[in-house]
Amino acid sequence: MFEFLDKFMPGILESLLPRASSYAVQIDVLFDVITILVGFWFFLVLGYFFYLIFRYRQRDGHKAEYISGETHKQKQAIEIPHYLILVCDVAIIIPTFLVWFNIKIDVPPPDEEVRIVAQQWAWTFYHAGEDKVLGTEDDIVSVNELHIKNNTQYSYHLESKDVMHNFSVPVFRLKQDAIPGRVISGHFKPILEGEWDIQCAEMCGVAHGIMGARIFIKSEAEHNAWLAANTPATSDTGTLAIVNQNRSQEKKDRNNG
Ligand SMILES: [Cu+2]
Repeated sequence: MFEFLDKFMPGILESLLPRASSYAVQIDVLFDVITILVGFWFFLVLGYFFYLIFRYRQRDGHKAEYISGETHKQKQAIEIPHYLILVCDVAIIIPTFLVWFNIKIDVPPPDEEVRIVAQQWAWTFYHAGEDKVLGTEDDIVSVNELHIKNNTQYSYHLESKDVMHNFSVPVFRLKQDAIPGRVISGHFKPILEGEWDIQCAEMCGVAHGIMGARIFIKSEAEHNAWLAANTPATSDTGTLAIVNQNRSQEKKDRNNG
């Protein structure tokens, strides 16, 4: 349904940022619906307001009048816009419930899992290794880099070590608070390969503004190659060192290519 509605929408967010998750289209449609309805009333009311200020400005020979709003005509002037705005409220609430249900309640079973730990001021990502199970020896741990496979349903488990943070992936249209003492689970399914931003969206201290990370969405073959190259059992220099080495190698390859 949202894919259909999207055809008639201006795509305000998409003009600024691509959509890289399966549910991004739903958030975008909702954003457009709210922006159009609220924007329409905002400019209409503002225009009418300035018209009234001009029309009934102080002039010689005109006395100020006290209006109590009790005549039928005056009541109509209040009630008609009131009911029209209620209709718009319903037009916003219905898709809002649908989107909430689709994203938060109707959670698809995951193909892969990832654990995300926020702290002042970095992100640590635990990728399940080849056994696809988190918390085992072949987990790949990386700092400020999340590596995932395109077209795969992920379940994430978000934690915080210290204060409140917020795991925000703008291309996914995903924002989730991380709260100390709690493990918050959610899901996403990447649909667009590339390298995108992750940011902290909750004021978490002096270095909050630079608490960014990158998300790498790769094809299955590329992702498996990354997994094979970074699985701890195959290295004796430690996972983080290997991940960083790979990053600089990737950068070199990009510069050469
Ligand atoms: Cu922060």
